[in-house]
Amino acid sequence: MKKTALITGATSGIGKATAKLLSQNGFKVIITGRRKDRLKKISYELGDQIYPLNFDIKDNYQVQKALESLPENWKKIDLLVNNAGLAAGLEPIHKNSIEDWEQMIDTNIKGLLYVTKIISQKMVKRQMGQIINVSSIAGKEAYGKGAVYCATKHAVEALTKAMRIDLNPYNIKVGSVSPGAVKTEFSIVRLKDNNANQKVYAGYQPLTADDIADAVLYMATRPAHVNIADMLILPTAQANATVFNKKNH
Ligand code: 8X3
Repeated sequence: MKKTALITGATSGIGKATAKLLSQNGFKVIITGRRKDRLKKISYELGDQIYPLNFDIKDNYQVQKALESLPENWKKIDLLVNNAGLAAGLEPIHKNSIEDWEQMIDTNIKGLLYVTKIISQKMVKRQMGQIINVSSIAGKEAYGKGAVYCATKHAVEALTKAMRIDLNPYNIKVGSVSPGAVKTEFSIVRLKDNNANQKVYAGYQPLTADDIADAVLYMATRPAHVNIADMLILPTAQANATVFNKKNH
């Protein structure tokens, strides 16, 4: 029987690439996101093994209603990919906007928790399942102008470790994948600038969303006794959160 995956934040970037790759590799995939039109378009592109589920992850009520509404043949989720997340603003702590902070905390931490609570309960009942949290190099290191984003991703790291302990008695794998610089809409959203990618990724080759999807597929297809607990993935030109080998810059 095909495994069913649920990927949050699947309307773009890493989430979308992961949905595509998992569906090409025999998974049924529930894609979730706020943007209904994009969800529809992606499910149309990827075919009948995709189920679009529209909700705003920041709203626990919407999360509950949406997950309850899944049809019977989509309810048994084997793999949860907690991908939804964003960075908003790149400013020192005394200049950042409260709205940006709340958006990051509500999405990256609280949203992840809302979805995980419901799906992990079902996995515990079935005594099986896997949860992959999309963290970041910002979950491993803190850097200036990124305090709250780094804090949310450090929280994802702590949650990953603690969830792995809580779910250990129930045969549930928990792990995280932590990307460095990936060229998606990430920097456009963070800097609120449609031309951000030309600046942020100039002079070196960043990762693509497909590179991270590839890692998620690897994690999701190990034998039953193998759990990839922690994967940090950087572009070759990136040494840590702040050191880059940039040409002509
Ligand atoms: C995204 C990578 O380096 O901007 O999570 O924090 S970074």
